[in-house]
Amino acid sequence: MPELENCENEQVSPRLLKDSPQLKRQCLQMRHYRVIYGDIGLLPENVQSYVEENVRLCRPDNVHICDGSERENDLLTYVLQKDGILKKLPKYENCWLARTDPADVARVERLTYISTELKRDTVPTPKNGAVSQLGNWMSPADMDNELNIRFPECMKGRTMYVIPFSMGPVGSPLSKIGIQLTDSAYVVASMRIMTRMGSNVLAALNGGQFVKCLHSVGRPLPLTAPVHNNWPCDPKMTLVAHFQERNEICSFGSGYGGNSLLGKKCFALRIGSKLAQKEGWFAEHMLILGLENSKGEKKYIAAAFPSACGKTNLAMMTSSLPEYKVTCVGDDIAWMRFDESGQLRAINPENGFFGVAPGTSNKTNPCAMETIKSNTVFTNVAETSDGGIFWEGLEKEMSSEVEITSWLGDEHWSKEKSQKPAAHPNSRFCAPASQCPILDSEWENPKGVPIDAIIFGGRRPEGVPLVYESFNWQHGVFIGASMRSEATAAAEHKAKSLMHDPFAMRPFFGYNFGDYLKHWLSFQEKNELNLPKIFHVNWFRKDSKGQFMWPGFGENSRVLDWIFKRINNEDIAQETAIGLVPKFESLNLDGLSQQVDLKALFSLPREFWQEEVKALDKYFDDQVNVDLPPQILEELRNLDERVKKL
Ligand code: GTP
Ligand code: SPV
Ligand code: MN
Repeated sequence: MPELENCENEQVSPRLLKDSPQLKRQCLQMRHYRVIYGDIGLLPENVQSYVEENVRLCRPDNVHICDGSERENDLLTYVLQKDGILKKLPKYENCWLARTDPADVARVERLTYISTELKRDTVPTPKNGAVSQLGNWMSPADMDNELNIRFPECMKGRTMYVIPFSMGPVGSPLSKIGIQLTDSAYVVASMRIMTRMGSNVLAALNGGQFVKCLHSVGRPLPLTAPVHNNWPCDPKMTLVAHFQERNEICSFGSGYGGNSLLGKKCFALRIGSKLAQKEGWFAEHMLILGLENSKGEKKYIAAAFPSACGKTNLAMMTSSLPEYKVTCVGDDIAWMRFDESGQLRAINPENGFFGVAPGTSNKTNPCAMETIKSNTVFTNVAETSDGGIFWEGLEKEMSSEVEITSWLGDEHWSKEKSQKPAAHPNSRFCAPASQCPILDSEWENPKGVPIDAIIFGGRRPEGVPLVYESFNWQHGVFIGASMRSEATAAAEHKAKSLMHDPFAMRPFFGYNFGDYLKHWLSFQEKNELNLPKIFHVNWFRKDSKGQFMWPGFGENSRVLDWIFKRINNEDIAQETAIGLVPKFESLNLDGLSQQVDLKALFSLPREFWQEEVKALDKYFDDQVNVDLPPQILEELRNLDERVKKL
């Protein structure tokens, strides 16, 4: 009777069991699993209860309590190799390739929900019965029902890993702790890179509160249907749930990225933004970079671009202007708070980079290439016959001798004869931040770094100039609210359509976007605050032939140079209908790698902007409706008036 054996393993005296049928029953109920790593008795009591409650629900065969050690990681990579989930890439040091089920390759926004008692706490009520584009809501009771269809016994035959993790440096007053329970060793290996994970987090928790993060790939053993590519998942039943009132996340059916690494989008943005609203700070989809000039003067800048729109590239940029040095604090998420002197300060809650692979090369992002040389997990990239990796954008850095196997397993992939890309467009590298050659010296400062400017941006093929500055904070909030960008492969949206993506947070708002706007606007009423300047950039404007008008990447330093000088209030801006743009001679274009038509790059076509105003008016009216703060409408009216005079 294996259960009783396990009971004995847990050192419950058999005599005691015999004398107490009730205890025996309890024991049988509780200890139908084996703790194969760590000691459940050493967990803080509240963590222990969370684990036991979910062991009863999910019925894993084994429990593994993660300590974050090297030994543990060796064990995990052994298991992952044995299960055919990770393959070693012998060309590099400790690098691994995972290929997923082709049905599990990106975040699933339509299956991601926020649950609050009141729907209006999650989403504005759209006009005329339209569907909200600002998040999906389900009542906690209905969501509990959905979860009850999925989670009972979902981990049978598998191991439940208990991951204590800290978002932010362990022990920083700005950091927060989570406990993720998962039946995916791939998730553990990734969380170990992306967060601070292990025993020291439990010590820092010290019996305090944590965010509950339950995750299952949803494929108990024995399997009842085949698994594709050794990647267990259940796309038909996938659901990513957030309970704001319970600080709890439950994710089922997907093993990929933001669906399964619950510290990232689920915790740091969706739960985080709600906590930020309550506690008076910001949890944003922003990179954080340091920018130092040759005089040793340094600014920190945070920038929000939608998924796959250039955050990692800007955060790790190699400046083409030799007088500037860029350093990286974070590439995806910023937690920001005004300090007692009124200065906005930011930490990067993450510990690694989960970056878009295609497009990354020594030409576009040499720092990322250096970062991913070792200790990196690659997912859905192509493989080379010499044990390396390949993706679109690396063509010129590849020997013509090697053969390429595509992410789908096409063994003799070639651009000419294969219809499909070698790497999935949302293929990713997962690498430790510590390996970034330009990591900022202050990146783990528990107080955060001082933020001098905020940038918004997106993929705007038409009409939107390279850079402009807001007139003031309120106008800057309006610019954030008005963001639009082309859809990318980071989520399930297929067409390259232009989507509204306010603050690059559309898929990540943890509460009503109208209230989010009010939160941002509230800071302008506090006179003691030193509000950063707000800018908008667009690296993606195209000419009539469909070519990018701006070379981008390291050349974006020319825009950062202008922003740096604007932070110092240099008189280098001119007013336009949409904001302040550079006086042309103030943009340093010395040695620019391609001819640029500045007039075209900064042109403001009247018809385009009239259409833009109309589209924003409709969007705000339909989608935000009565929750739209009047200041945003006021800014829209002002823009409309100015655009009429274009
Ligand atoms: P997420 O990780 O999904 O949040 O994406 P991200 O915002 O970090 O985007 P990332 O920097 O990974 O860039 C996404 C894609 O855009 C990559 O293929 C890049 O090569 C490309 N890209 C980034 N910056 C530029 C740029 O300045 N110009 C052009 N043309 N492409 C760029
Ligand atoms: C994004 O989509 O913005 C990402 C990748 O950073 S994921 O972790 O999958 O959310
Ligand atoms: Mn992102």
